Amino acid sequence: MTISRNAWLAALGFHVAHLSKPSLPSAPVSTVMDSLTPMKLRFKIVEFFYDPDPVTVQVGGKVIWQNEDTIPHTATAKDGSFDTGTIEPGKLKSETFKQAGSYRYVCEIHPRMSGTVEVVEKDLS
Ligand SMILES: [Cu+2]
Repeated sequence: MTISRNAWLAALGFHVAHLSKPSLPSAPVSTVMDSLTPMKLRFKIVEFFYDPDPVTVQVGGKVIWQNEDTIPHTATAKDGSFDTGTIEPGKLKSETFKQAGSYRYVCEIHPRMSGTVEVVEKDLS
């Protein structure tokens, strides 16, 4: 009885370990630029991290948060200048930045999550 239970647990443990093995995509971040916005930057929230962090966009650029986690998150500016609201798993929220500056933000649900958006003047060269 004990042996078979242990064997079962070992098998289960192996199975769980196998399933929970992180599948790291080779390119977790996709960056898109188009002619309408100076820069459109899309990045992901995975397992309590904003990735990449920090991100830099030009004035007028758009940042898209893509929640790749299994629980909801937000991206909420510490200075109140923007708030994506709740981003459900698998969903996207975006914010357009019209003023240069450094914007610190957190997840309202998990305040230990934090990130920064750097907004820089357009390169006119
Ligand atoms: Cu969160």
